[in-house]
Amino acid sequence: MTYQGLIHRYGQYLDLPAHIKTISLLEGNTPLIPMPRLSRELGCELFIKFEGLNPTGSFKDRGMTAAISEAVGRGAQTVICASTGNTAASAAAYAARAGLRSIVLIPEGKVAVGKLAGAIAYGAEVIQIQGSFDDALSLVVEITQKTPIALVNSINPFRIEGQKTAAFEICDDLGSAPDWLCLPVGNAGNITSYWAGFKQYQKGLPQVLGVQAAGAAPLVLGHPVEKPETVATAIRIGKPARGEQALDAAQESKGRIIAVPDEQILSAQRILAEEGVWVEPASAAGLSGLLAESTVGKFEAGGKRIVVVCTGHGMKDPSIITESFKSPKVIPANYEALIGVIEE
Ligand code: AN7
Repeated sequence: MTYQGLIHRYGQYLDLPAHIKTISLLEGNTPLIPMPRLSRELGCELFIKFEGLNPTGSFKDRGMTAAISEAVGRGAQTVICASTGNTAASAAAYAARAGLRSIVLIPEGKVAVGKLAGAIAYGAEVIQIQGSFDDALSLVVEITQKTPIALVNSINPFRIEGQKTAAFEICDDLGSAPDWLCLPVGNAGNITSYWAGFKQYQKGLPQVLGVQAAGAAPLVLGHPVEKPETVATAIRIGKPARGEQALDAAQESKGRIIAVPDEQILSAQRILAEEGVWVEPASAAGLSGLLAESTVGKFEAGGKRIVVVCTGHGMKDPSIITESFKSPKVIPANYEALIGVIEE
């Protein structure tokens, strides 16, 4: 039988109510890509879980199939979320598929163009907030308490249920959990989901390295960040909704949460692209954390099996690349001009 999406494949492991009406875009089933060059350099066996290959280009589709299936099954007509971009695009797509109205709140001017375009293309009503993601999240929590609009941020428990499937897939592909799992941490839904998923699946437990951007690192600082700033706009979050659970996951797994400066995140993005995997900046945070720790000798990668989660596709945020490059050369359409520039 052809692949039918995550609820079909892993529904028996997910705590979803009987009233769900499955809405799927055949999300999940993403590749675990071996990275031979990086593995050699680090002396480990490194894989990228490439979540950018989900239907809307990020891991958010895993949780959204569950959240929208539940919302539509109980008769919701409108869904809402706050978003740094990827949740917005995903909510919009699954709402469209389900025939629901979707409203997304984003921080003004801080959402990557591919995400904004996605949300608009899938028909969401996009509202910019003159404030941060955290302000937008407070607003959607308030409105969903006062009206029948359904909340599809990862405060919604069904989002966590759906996102557990990434841990199941990794265990199924490798035969057991890896030694380490490295991933970006923003609102902390994903690290919470992975940890719950590994614990439930009983194929072993990884140590978890959660990585925040230095300018948006509330879990490392131990307090909220009022004005988070980072080039990795997806994780520009100062008050993570599931911060406690993220800290628990790190501690229980004998891992940790660290902060990495933007330059190192962008450098990790380049390193991944040099091995054929283009991810958005936030998605490179996991690798940047692993490299930062290895460089200072805090990480014994030797012989270990490591999975780095790359949460969103590079095409989500093209301007971060094009703005730092000179425009391609323009030449006349003839052979002499072409050979001229190639042999320059
Ligand atoms: C590419 O879309 O919060 O720690 O509103 O888009 O589960 O929040 C996105 C988060 C990592 C962090 N990588 O995950 C949103 C949003 C990418 C992301 C994260 C996000 P969480």
